[in-house]
Amino acid sequence: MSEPSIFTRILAGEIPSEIIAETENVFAIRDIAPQAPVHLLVIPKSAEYRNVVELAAGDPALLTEMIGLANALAAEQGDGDFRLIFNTGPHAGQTVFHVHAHVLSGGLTEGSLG
Ligand code: DGP
Repeated sequence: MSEPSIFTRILAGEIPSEIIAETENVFAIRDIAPQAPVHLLVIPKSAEYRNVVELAAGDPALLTEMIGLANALAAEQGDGDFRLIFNTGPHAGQTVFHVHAHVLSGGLTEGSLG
């Protein structure tokens, strides 16, 4: 058995972080190092999938649920528009291998990417 991921530990209350929203299978927290006025992480409760490629192949309905929560939170906490980023692999900056979506919203008008 591998160690529980940091997100599994947050969900279990072992590491403090406010759960700002949750659905049956998904929850959301604020990123500890925000890169935009609103920077949330939308995360499946299960750590079964390491990245979005595995998730899309294994449980596309769960991916859809993540996108739905991202959309709702961008409307509630940001301006309704958002970037959805899945870092996939260490060379792309992925550090936590429990799939999660970065949701960035608010003040994103300066460039189309980055
Ligand atoms: P990634 O680099 O795509 O694997 O994103 C992991 C993100 O997780 C990173 O942006 C920082 C965030 N993060 C790591 N540890 C914690 C934590 O303990 N609390 C919160 N809220 N976010 C964390």
